[in-house]
Formats: sequence, C-alpha cells, structure tokens
Amino acid sequence: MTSKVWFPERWPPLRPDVLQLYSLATPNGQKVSVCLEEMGLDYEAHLINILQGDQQDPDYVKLSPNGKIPSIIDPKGPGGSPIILCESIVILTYLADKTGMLLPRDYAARNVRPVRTFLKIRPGQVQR
Ligand SMILES: N[C@@H](CCC(=O)N[C@@H](CS)C(=O)NCC(=O)O)C(=O)O
Repeated sequence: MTSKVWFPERWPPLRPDVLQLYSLATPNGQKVSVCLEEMGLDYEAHLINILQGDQQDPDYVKLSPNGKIPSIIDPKGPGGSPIILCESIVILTYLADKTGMLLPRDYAARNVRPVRTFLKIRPGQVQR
C-alpha cells in the first residue's frame, strides 16, 4: 500500500520518487551520506545550512523535531509507504535493514561492541 508523500516546501524534490536527504557535511551528516553511497542507493541531497538557522525552519522541524541534521524522507519506506526519519543512528540502522547491507541482521551480532561503536562514533573522532 502506498500513501501520499509530504515534502518540505522550502526544499522541493526534483525526483520525488527517490530517497531525500536533508543534511550538511558535518560528522553526523556525513555518516548518512557515506552510508547511502556505500549502499549504492539513489537519493537526492538538500543542503540544510545550520549556520543560517535552516534547522529551525518550521518545515524542517517537521522532519527533525529536535532541529538537527541529518534527516531523510524515504518515499518507498516499509510496506511501500513513505517514512520520515531523523537521528543518524536511526537512519543508518533503517538503511541497513532496508538494504541488508553493512549491519548484521542478527540482533546479537548487531549488538557487539565494534558494531555499536561504529554506529555511534563521529567521523571526526576517527584517527588516521
Ligand atoms: N544525535 C544526533 C546529533 C545530530 C547533530 O548534532 N547535528 C548537528 C550537526 S552535526 C546539528 O544539526 N546542529 C544544529 C543545532 O544544534 O542547532 C544525530 O546523531 O543525528
């Protein structure tokens, strides 16, 4: 079953049928971009300039009630219905479940320390 997809008026999609990413190149924002690229998912990116207060735009807060990037709209979410998600770990876990990539499906395997650390760590904390 599919239902109508809502998009923020200020950041209209060019391709409403693909996943929409609302983000900026910060450590938390990049986690989701890297994940989408690694998974080869088709998506459209919208710049949310947190230095200019875009994250407090009333339309953006409908995507991310805590006024933080990143967030996504997947027009083809579970059961074919649209889904809106915020919080990088929630998004990463959702994308892993959607594609079957990058995270073990098994709950116990998923909760071992290296996997949890990978999800939680900020790219800026990774030492080269
Ligand atoms: N726990 C959130 C944190 C997201 C977060 O802190 N985003 C920052 C940029 S990296 C942000 O949107 N800051 C804008 C603000 O706090 O006004 C996540 O992992 O997604």
